[in-house]
Amino acid sequence: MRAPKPAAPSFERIDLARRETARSAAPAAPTPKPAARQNPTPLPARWPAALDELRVHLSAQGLDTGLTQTVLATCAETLNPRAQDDRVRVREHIQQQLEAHLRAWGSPALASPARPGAGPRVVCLVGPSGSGKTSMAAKLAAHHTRNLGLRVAWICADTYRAGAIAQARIYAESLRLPLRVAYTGAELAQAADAEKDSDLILVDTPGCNPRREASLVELGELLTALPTRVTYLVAPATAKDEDLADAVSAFGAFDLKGLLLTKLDETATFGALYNLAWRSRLPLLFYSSGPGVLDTLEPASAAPLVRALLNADPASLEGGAR
Ligand SMILES: Nc1nc2c(ncn2[C@@H]2O[C@H](COP(=O)(O)OP(=O)(O)O)[C@@H](O)[C@H]2O)c(=O)[nH]1
Ligand SMILES: [Mg+2]
Repeated sequence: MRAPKPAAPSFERIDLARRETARSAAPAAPTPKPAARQNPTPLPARWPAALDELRVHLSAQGLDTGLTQTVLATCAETLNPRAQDDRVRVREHIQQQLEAHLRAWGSPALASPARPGAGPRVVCLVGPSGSGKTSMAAKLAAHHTRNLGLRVAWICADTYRAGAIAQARIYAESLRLPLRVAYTGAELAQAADAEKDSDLILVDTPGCNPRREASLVELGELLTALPTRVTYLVAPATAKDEDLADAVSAFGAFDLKGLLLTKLDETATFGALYNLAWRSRLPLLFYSSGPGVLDTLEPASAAPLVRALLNADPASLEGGAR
């Protein structure tokens, strides 16, 4: 099957400057409309049974309504009537389409050993409180030291939450990583400079409420001290669709380069995560499926997420991109 052209996502990332402009200018910029097919084929009054089963399933999973209609209509257009009644064919077709829609955003490496002399990659993890940033930092550190042989340093910039520094110390000691604590942007820049001989510097940031401007400004003050940083959003599978949309919209101010998805073991509903990746156009980097540091991190790709969505089962994430 030819990969279908990705449908237009239904919201765009915005930055703080645009938020400010949108607030002060009247009228406010209109919210982009939900995804719609360019020349939509009229939807049938009744779908064939196999397609209708999938429509009900994708709706229960919370997949974007416009995207659901797009993939079903594409299926109805491309499969002959007999194939449309074949549950296996229909499922395969939808799986391939949904994978293709995400693959359009690519899947870059978070850090690779092939950057001699380029200095360390400075990776900042941002996200709402409890989204799994610190655990993700530990998992990324373990993966990049043990599997890729990189020299990793950890900077704890979460000096707000009680116990955050102690938690960072425990992880850093058990993974044998140098740990630095930064209370201000200036200290963050100094800490990164002091670790310039490492390959990868992981910066764990304080939990930030995407609905509170002051919280975002504080985080912004920290992050601007690291002009060469690469920033990823840590987003939990357990969050609601609207919460994830708010998060990507607010944290988009920090020039997000990708998504680190957590807590995929704690849900059987994956529409919101899929919508997040599709609407934000951000590449998927890693999946976390458990609270432990070892054996719970997988390099992310579209196929396992779509399988989990179609099976309503996190166990379907296993087996990678096959
Ligand atoms: N089940 C499960 N728990 C997780 C996962 N990632 C993090 N957690 C747990 O979620 C809680 C919050 O994680 P933490 O890393 O402290 O979040 P932070 O506030 O964003 O730094 C902790 O109890 C973690 O053990 C995951 O992928 N699966
Ligand atoms: Mg934390």
